[in-house]
Amino acid sequence: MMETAQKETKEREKHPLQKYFRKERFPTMFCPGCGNGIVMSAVMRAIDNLTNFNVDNTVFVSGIGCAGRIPGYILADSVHTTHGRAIPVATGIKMFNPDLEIVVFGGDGDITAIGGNHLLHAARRHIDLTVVCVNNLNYGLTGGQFSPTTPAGASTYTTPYGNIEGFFDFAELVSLAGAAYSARWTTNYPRRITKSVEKALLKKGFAYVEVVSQCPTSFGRHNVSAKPKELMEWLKSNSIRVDEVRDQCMSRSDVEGKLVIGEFIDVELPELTEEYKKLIEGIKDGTIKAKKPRLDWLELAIRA
Ligand SMILES: Cc1ncc(C[n+]2csc(CCOP(=O)(O)OP(=O)(O)O)c2C)c(N)n1
Ligand code: SF4
Ligand SMILES: [Mg+2]
Repeated sequence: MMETAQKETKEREKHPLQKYFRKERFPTMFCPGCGNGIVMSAVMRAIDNLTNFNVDNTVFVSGIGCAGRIPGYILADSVHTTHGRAIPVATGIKMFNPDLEIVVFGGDGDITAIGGNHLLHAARRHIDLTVVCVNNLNYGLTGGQFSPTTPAGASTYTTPYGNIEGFFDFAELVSLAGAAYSARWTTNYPRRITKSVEKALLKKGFAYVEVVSQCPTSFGRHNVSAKPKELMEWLKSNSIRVDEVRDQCMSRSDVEGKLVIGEFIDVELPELTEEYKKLIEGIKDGTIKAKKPRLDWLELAIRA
């Protein structure tokens, strides 16, 4: 019995991802069966797969929420900021030192509710950040209030009669706002998450990876099931591929109640910190001059 336990401990220590985590901080604060562990490992596996990726040159940034606690378990530089402000802090770090890799972790509340505007503007600015949004369909940490991603009809602490509001599809929204890469998976697809995070990390520009994740304690208990397995089965059976949705020209009402998963966009665009560097160099060497305002615009501005 003793031998088996020792063997199991040794096996665990040999795990290839062990080196990325702060062992002294385990076990995590996550509830049993929470999807955060799946996301955390899938992201670190992506980092491990990218042989040229240097975790020591990476800053993990998060706001407040259960998902926001993930960087605290990673053995690397990290900043735990205030609720909704991970992206502005990440933007500041990247602008100050563009050589750093920045990974933002956050929940649907943190990234898409209080931080929603920051998310859209970071996509528009097209700054080189990788944002991993753990969408557990509610505010998990604070007891399960509804969020902008809570499905219609869902019961939460703040929607006891069922959610009557519409939801934001942020994987689609960030693609329209200017992101270079956007994907959504559920925790049923750890390999897909890893592949998407690899692409996001390599992408020069704004990249968004959303993972719809089970929160058995809050969302699950009030809706599908408090059992993580049943909740994951529900996520899987309610998913539909974005390619199928696009090929068949399905409308929003056609996919009502479904989780659209897959890659939403994957393009190359000029990146903000590189454009900024070019601008500064051009101003310094005199090749870029300030544009004189056109008179008709100036007149209009004066009259206004
Ligand atoms: C400015 C501010 N407003 C509200 C809160 C309370 N608060 C902390 S976490 C949170 C929501 C967490 O939900 P989410 O971001 O989805 O993360 P999860 O816990 O679900 O992973 C809220 C409302 C806060 N800390 N700061
Ligand atoms: S409340 Fe939900 S999201 Fe938070 S740790 Fe528990 S299961 Fe995970
Ligand atoms: Mg959440």
